[in-house]
Order: sequence, then structure tokens, then C-alpha cells
Amino acid sequence: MATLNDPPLAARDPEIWNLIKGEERREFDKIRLIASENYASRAVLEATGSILTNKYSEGYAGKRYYQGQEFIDPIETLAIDRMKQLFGAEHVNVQPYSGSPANLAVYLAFLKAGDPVLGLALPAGGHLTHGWNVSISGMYFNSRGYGVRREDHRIDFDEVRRLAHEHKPKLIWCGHSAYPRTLDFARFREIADEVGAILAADIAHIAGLIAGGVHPSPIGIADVVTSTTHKTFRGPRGGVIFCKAEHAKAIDKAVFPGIQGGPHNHTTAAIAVAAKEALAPEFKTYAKNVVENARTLAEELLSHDFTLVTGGTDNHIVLIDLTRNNVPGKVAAQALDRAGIVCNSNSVPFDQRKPFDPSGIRIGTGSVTSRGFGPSEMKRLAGWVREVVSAPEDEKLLARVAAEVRECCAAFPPPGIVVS
Ligand code: DSN
Repeated sequence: MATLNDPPLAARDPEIWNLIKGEERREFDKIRLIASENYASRAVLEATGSILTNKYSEGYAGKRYYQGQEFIDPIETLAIDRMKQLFGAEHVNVQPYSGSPANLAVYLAFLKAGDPVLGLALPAGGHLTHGWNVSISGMYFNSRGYGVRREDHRIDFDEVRRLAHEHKPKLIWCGHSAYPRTLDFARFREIADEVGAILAADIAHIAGLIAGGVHPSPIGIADVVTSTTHKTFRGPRGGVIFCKAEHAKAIDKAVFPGIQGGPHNHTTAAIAVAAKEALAPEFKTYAKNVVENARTLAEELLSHDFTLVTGGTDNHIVLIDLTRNNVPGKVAAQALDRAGIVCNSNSVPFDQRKPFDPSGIRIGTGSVTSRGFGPSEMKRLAGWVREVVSAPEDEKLLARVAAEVRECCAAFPPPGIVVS
């Protein structure tokens, strides 16, 4: 038999292998607080890295363009059935490559270029794809953004209603990338009905909290719901769309052939695995702990005299406004990174600074909860954040905190990572 030249990655491409090992070590050693990230389980990672990456499957189960789908069809059907069971949706499409393509498919399914759209403005915590001007959603559609109230930074429903009546959007987005409070989907529905708009909810950040029963669900309220599958949901990097049965055809056609080609079957399988994990009772505990950790962290940060957008949190996100600390968000985020605590700088409502150099930092508790951090780690974390933000240029202090962080992390090995 001929010997196949098929060496493992470490031998084939040591440069890439070493970089992956470096990233693995970083994810193990550091406190990862980027609100959109998490640790996928070993099972999810295995499915993602499987030979399913080899297969093309344009179309949908039972109606594909290429042969050889006897394993792919049941995989996609399982993913759909489990997501339906988990979220109680009438129709599910698991093919979007991620959240932005899922949102683009919604535009294609319901709108024509130039149609009016309303979404939460980026500086108020919205997402680029909800109509912001540098995204195709703001360039190809006539988009307006609603904001939050100046006094408490909660969504300004008076403004949503006023803009809806003025602008007459065909589609209203609710959902966010950086809003630490529960979304009132019913109020959005009311306003959408007043102006005859489609209501689209983007639950990318909170899908895991909804699946775990600690955040209300928009399913059955919104006409269409989009999500990523990797944030609090803890699956692979992918996307999903839920909709009412009446919109199933339009959504499926918009995803394929509308904006995408063949689905990423390795991702579809990993979504199925993540949905199975989320159906297990432990996931409810996980979701509850994510929110409890965020609340504890918020209370501790307040006790260290930080200013929090909205004064606290209901979900996994804590947004710190550093204006009063006289430390730009970027300086704080970079110093925290050197101290082993990874987050991102973020605009705060009515920010006086530019988006690339904003006044805040965004923290999320999805990843740290996956590795088992609880209230006492949240208290330590708040103390470290205080120390670093008070002296972001004190390299000795940052090195000392980094060593403490590494030691703390070593006691909480995250899912999916084994380091020697
Ligand atoms: N980049 C994601 C986030 O950090 O919220 C959203 O796409």
C-alpha cells in the first residue's frame, strides 16, 4: 500500500501549529471578558474540526444540488430539530455563516434596496448590521437609529415610537452588542404593529441566556429572530435564523441561494452538538451563573467607585464608563490585557470620544462562567480592574496582577482546552 504523505499539523506547518498552541495557552492563562466570546466544549470543537468540512451541500435536507448527502441531511435536520425544541420556534435555518450574514438574509427576505429601517444606533449599543452607515445595511437601506435615554441609558421607547411614526420603517430591529439590560420585546412589537413593520430581533449576545431561561425570548413575538451560535450559546462560530412558518420560504431562499453558497456542514454539526448541550439541565445552571456573575461583578465594581452604564446589568454585559476616571477605554483595555485580563474598549452612550478611542470598556461573563468562576473570583476580578485602571502605566503592578491572574486561571481549566 502506498504511504500517504499526510502528516499532522505540527509536522506539516509548525508555524501555524505553534501559533494555535500560543492562542490555546493565552485562552487558558488569561481572564477572557470579551462579551461575544466563550469556550466551546471539546465535543463542539471536534465537530467543527471534522471531515464535514470536505462536503458541499447547496440546498436544504431532501433537496440538494449535489449527491452524497446521506450523512449531511440527518446532521442538518438534527441541528434544526434541536434548535426548534430549545427555542420553541416554528422554523429554523442553521445555514448562515454567522450573525452578519443572518441579518443580511433578513434584509433580503423582507426589503428592497432603499427601504426604510430602524435599529438601535451603534453608539447606543447597537450592531453595525442594524443599519449603521459603514455597513451595507446602512448603505443600501434608508436607515435611522434610535438611542437610549440620557438620564438612565435605557432604551428610549418614546424615541423608538416617534421615529417609527416619522420614518415609517418596513423593518425594526431590536437587539444589541453592548446593552446591559433586558430587552422588552413586547414593547417593540407594539410599536412595529402601529406602523405595520416587520419586527426582527437579533439575540446574538443573549441566545444562551434565552436558551437557559434567564432572559425573555422574542420567539413568537418578533417575526424573525437572528443569532450567532458562539457567544453565550457556546457553540461554533455560526449563525441561525428563527421565524414564523409564514416566513420560512422567504428566509430559506434569502440564505440560499440569496446570499450564500453551500452551508458549512462542520459548523452545522457543531451547532447540533451545542444545542444538545444547551438542552441538558446543566446549561440552565450555566446561564443562571453567567447572569449572577455579571451582577456580582457589577456590584463590586460599583463598590470600587466605577460608573456603570445603566448602573448595573441584567444580562452578561457590564459596561464601564471611565470618563470620571480620566483613563481612555483603550488605555484601560491595553493595560488590563498586559495584566492578563482581556476585554475591549467600547463607546458609552453620548460618548464625547471617538468610536476608535472611546470612553468605556465592555466586559462579559460568558467565558469566565464556562471555566467555573463564581462570586469570589468576581470580587477578586473587580479588585484587579480597580488596581489596573488606577495605574495603567505601572508595569510592575501589571506584572504582579498578571501572575495572580495566571495562578487563579490555573485552578479553573476551561472546557475544550488541555494544556500541559
Ligand atoms: N463582534 C461582536 C461583538 O463583540 O459584539 C458582534 O458582532
